[in-house]
Amino acid sequence: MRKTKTLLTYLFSSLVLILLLAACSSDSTSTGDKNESGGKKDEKIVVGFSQIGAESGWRTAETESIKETLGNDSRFELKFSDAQQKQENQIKALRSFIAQKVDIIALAPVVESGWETVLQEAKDAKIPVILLDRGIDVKDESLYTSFIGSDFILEGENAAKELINLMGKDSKVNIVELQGTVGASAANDRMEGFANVIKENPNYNIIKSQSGDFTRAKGKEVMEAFLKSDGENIDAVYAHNDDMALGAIQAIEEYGLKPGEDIKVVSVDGIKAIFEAVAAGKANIIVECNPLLGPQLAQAALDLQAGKEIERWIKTEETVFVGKEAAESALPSRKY
Ligand code: GYE
Repeated sequence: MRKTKTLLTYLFSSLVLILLLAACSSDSTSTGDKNESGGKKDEKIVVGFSQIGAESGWRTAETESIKETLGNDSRFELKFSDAQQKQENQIKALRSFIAQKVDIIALAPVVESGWETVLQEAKDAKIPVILLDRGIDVKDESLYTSFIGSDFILEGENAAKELINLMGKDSKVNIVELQGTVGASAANDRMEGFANVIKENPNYNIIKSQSGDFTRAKGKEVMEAFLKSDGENIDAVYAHNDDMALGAIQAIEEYGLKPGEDIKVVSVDGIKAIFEAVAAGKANIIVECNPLLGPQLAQAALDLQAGKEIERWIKTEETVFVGKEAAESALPSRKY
């Protein structure tokens, strides 16, 4: 009896020891063995990406670029989360990434404001945050490491300059504007840049400006309302993205006018469908905004993991296309 008891005690304490060892070793794989930059040696870089949603052709192209680049590279593990246009879902996704101890968070923020608390949580957990395509408005700039994306103010300025070039600075031009999502940096800055240039020319007036939420359906709906109220007075439409411009083109046709002729169409992004519209004479100016950010994100993540400093703003190269010929010749090589 006594012998059995000793044996049982022995077996029990061995079991406790084994369990303790197992717990320690599994803990060390999740937090231990880190190099100086906080990364794990010889392990995949885990990137948690909080995407806004799938409101536009541009965004779908961005999602594909990131999934393709990081998903096909054995150095990365990608955790992808779609927020369906809701900031609260993005905040939840970020908290889940923090709980999972990802190495890097990539965030495409739907709006500019309201990020302090969750980004402070990421900072406290020592997880660098890279902003993708849209910016945020925070007092403490150390809450994110870098922004990869375009200069939206410049895009707005270019849209206005090209419109004035096209229509002539002496013509009297009434413009309606289709804004992107309310509170999004891409909408705020494209509006600001465009207005900066337009207000310099008294012949050019923005007579109506409203959000079409970056979608084709809302762009069409808002353009229909503009046409209803201002009908024959509209000379040009400036859309903050192609999807809204494509919706507007449809609305103009249904109203009985010719888009690209009776009403000039200027838009930002440069997805294939707008190139086709310009080639068909239904739109006029494309201000390019590149969504293929996968390679830049991958490089930034590798650099960070290697302990290198990365640029505060990693800018994308972009251009402008005006008129049928430019669109036709660019079409075959468009990647999105
Ligand atoms: O222009 C638009 C999209 O944030 C730059 O968001 C991006 C914008 C893009 O839905 O199409």
